[in-house]
Amino acid sequence: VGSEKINTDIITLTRFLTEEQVKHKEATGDFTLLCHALQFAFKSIAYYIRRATLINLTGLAGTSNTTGDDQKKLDVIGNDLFIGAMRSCGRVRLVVSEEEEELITFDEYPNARYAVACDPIDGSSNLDAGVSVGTIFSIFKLADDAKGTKEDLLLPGTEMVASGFTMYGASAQLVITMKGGSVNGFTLDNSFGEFILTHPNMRIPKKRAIYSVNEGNSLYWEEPVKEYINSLKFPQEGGKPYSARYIGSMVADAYRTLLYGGIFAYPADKKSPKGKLRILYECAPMAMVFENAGGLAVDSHMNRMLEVVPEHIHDRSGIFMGSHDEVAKVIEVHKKHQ
Ligand code: AHM
Ligand code: MG
Repeated sequence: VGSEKINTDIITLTRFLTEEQVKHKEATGDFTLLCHALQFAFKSIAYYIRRATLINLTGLAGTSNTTGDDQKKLDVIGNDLFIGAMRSCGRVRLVVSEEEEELITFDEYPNARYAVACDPIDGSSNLDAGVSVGTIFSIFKLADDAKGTKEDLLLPGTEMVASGFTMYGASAQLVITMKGGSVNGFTLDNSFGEFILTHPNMRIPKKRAIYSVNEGNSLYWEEPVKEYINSLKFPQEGGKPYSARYIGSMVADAYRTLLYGGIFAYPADKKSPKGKLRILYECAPMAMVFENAGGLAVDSHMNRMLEVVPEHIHDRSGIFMGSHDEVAKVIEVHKKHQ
């Protein structure tokens, strides 16, 4: 290998965070420390997922979470790793996790200024088959008069300071964005043990003929959703039908959509009138990534996803997100039906 081909000016996540902090003169370093703890959580979750089959971590833990889903052993480990990292960084006051019914408060850090919502291992029904899963997170800065209760977190996504996800796939891919900023993608280099900036300033293609939805729910869909999906499958004369891609792990479906373009949908329907995915740690953080990458994200009422306010910490919403032009079509069909 010619030495001229080796990149010796590698941007690690650590370096990236340091450079971001320098750009913000008012920064205290708290957010940077929190992100260091986050990246440790991702690395350790990635490690256990990789080794799961070898060290007897597949299968159920024998418990169920907030919504009655059976918890996998890895759900429990992922949750504990994530919460442990957030607690130990000393900069987080509150954590909401999909795996914990109640808000978690770190009373040992009453002055910590951040709150984090997460789904530690999203898509865990795919785990034992070795299919990609991921961690989704959103970070909020607490108001000065925050009381350290659930109400502090019943905020629209527009209040997030940062959000993103890590996909544990062929490699671990971290995608992170900050308020009003660009979207950056990092790949975990296992030999360095570092996330390396491999996808700077990610931009979602403006359109692409790929749709991603669980069609097994089509019996329960509302009219506009049926009409919209049908228009993709049975285009007007001369048009080419869309390709279908559905992994059933939101993080993996979202990551592909971000890179290739298209649309991902989990609409509210007659069976789940509020939708399936959770606002605080699934819909809102993804919406911020998609908007900051030039795409769009709306709920089933065609409201901007980032403006939806959860009524409780585990509240759900329908979601359509993806390329600008694809989401625009969804909105157009729904408008017709109003
Ligand atoms: P989970 O948080 O219990 O893993 O559920 C969320 C997952 C998403 O990753 C995915 O988009 C969706 O549920 C798939 O649901 P379905 O099996 O109904 O298609
Ligand atoms: Mg989930």
